[in-house]
Amino acid sequence: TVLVVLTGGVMRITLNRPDKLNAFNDEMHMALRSAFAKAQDDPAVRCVLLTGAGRAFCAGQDLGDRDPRKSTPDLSHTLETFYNPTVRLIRSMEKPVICAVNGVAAGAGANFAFACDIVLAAKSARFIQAFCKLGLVPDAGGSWHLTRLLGEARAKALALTGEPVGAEQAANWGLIWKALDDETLMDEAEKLAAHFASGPTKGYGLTKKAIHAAATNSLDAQLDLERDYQGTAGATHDYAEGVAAFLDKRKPEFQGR
Ligand code: LHQ
Repeated sequence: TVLVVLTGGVMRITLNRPDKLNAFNDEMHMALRSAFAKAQDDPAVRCVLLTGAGRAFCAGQDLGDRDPRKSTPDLSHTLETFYNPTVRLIRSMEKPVICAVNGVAAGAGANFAFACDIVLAAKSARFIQAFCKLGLVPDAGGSWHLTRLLGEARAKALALTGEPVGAEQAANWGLIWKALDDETLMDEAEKLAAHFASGPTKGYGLTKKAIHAAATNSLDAQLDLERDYQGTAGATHDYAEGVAAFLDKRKPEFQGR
């Protein structure tokens, strides 16, 4: 259900149930989570690239697996067991996570993408908050990410109408980083992933944490945090290498430590 390939420091994770538009069944949830856990633990991984097989990125939960006509589903349990741990893993990953949205991203499929650090999408891709059509609430961090990224007006309108947002609109709104031509999406995503995989991994991890902390910190608290994180970053091999390379007018060779 999930393909995992590690090359040159990039762990590429591909959601792989293309005939179901990569909708989540329980097995795919667990495979995705274990891939992200391995990415965090393995120092050979310096960037993660998440994408989908076939024409879709991910259609959210496989609704055939949560059919209330068959049995009363406990959706709180589903979120606690299958969704929330993975969203937390992506957000807390101390390395960049790129999402290459190759096609439609619906429900939790869209919201997993928004949990990633850099979202690139094919121009033909659409993001759909499908929850309202089922009487549900945006999950997988969607109510949080949409509101942070778009503000309440757009977040509420998308969540309450389920209107699809095209990739270019999403990029214009700041919901994602870039919309790219379909044919170039994967090349661009791989290029960026390779760039991150040869970059200063510790600095990236701290940068990500600092930006996350800014959502709730006062300026005073954030200045203290920057002081502390810069202290840590300044003690890395990669800072010494970055400065040396700049002064020597050569390309740095970062080691991710
Ligand atoms: C699917 C699905 C799907 C199963 C396409 N499941 N088969 C939910 C509940 C429980 C716990 C907690 O969390 C959640 C979180 C959520 O994610 S709720 C949102 C669930 N997702 C949706 O409501 C999206 C449902 N899918 C769609 O609206 C459409 O399929 C989209 C807009 C994604 C794509 O439309 P099309 O390009 O027209 O494709 P299609 O509809 O023809 O789908 C192709 C096949 O994939 C089809 O099967 P078939 O056997 O007829 O070829 C679909 O039934 C199947 N599929 N999504 N979520």
